[in-house]
Amino acid sequence: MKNSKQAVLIIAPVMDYLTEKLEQNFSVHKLFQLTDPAAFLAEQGKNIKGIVTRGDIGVTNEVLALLPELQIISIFGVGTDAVDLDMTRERNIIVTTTPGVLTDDVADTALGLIIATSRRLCQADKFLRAGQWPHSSMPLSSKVTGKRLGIFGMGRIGQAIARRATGFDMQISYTDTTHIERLPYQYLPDLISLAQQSDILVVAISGGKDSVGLVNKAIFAAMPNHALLINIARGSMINQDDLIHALQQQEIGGAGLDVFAEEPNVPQALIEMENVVLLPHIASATIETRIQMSDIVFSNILAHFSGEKAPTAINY
Ligand code: 8YV
Repeated sequence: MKNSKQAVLIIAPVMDYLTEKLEQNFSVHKLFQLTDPAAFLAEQGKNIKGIVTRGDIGVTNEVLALLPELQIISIFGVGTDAVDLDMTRERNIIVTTTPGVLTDDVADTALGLIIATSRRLCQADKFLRAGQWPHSSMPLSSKVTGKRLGIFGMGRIGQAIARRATGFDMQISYTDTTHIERLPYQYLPDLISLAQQSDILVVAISGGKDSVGLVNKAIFAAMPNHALLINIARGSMINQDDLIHALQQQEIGGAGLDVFAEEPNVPQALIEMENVVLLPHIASATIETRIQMSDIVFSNILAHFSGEKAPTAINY
């Protein structure tokens, strides 16, 4: 099979580096640039054999329905929650992700959020730039070293966060569907128990319909009043209204968030709070990592259309 003329549809913008590599090897269409995507899909959908999309964007079932010959979806990211895996399994569509290469960046961002939120670094930066230093002083913040860290989800990213937190002498506990015996951290059987005994609770589970809204008012009620919530996973796992309420009622002490329920929309209530740090989903956004992610996305598409097995296809 000649791979050069296979038609690949890019759903949302990815790095130019990846787009260029794809364009050199395939016939590339960019859904996000089309003035009439519906007309394009109705006319050309039957020719599309591959999709490239981002973890946060995925692809809708409406689009999938117009691509009867689709063979592979190569996701730029590790999250598969924005793709209907029941549908792709039924249609024997291969789905690939970019595992491993973004773990360090996401874990680094989690630690960054912990420190920034606890020590109020963004607020302090704003204070200095506003010329307030000569006239007053910042309120005292909260120590990071030695805190009780609860990690919800002990996969690759959860473990990388735990390794970093060890350097801050934190007492680490976690919950997950399984107890990983080889890890030197305290395992707790459920999220409520973890919430009760965490000064900082980090959400690091993988997304999907089973995890929607798991972090809700019951969890916030269980957390100590001074505790911080950190989310580098998916906005859908947190009930955002419950979070805003818990912050307003001072049921919890603050939050550091890289992900939101309806990106890129962030509720005004969060924007107005001083005890939250808000990032525009940048945890994996370093040049080094995004190049590695691009290479994996490309190698999956190339391998598949060269008649080989896509190297990082997920197991259904
Ligand atoms: C990316 C992600 O930010 O891995 C994921 O699932 O959400 C992130 O790494 C995203 O896929 C790129 O926009």
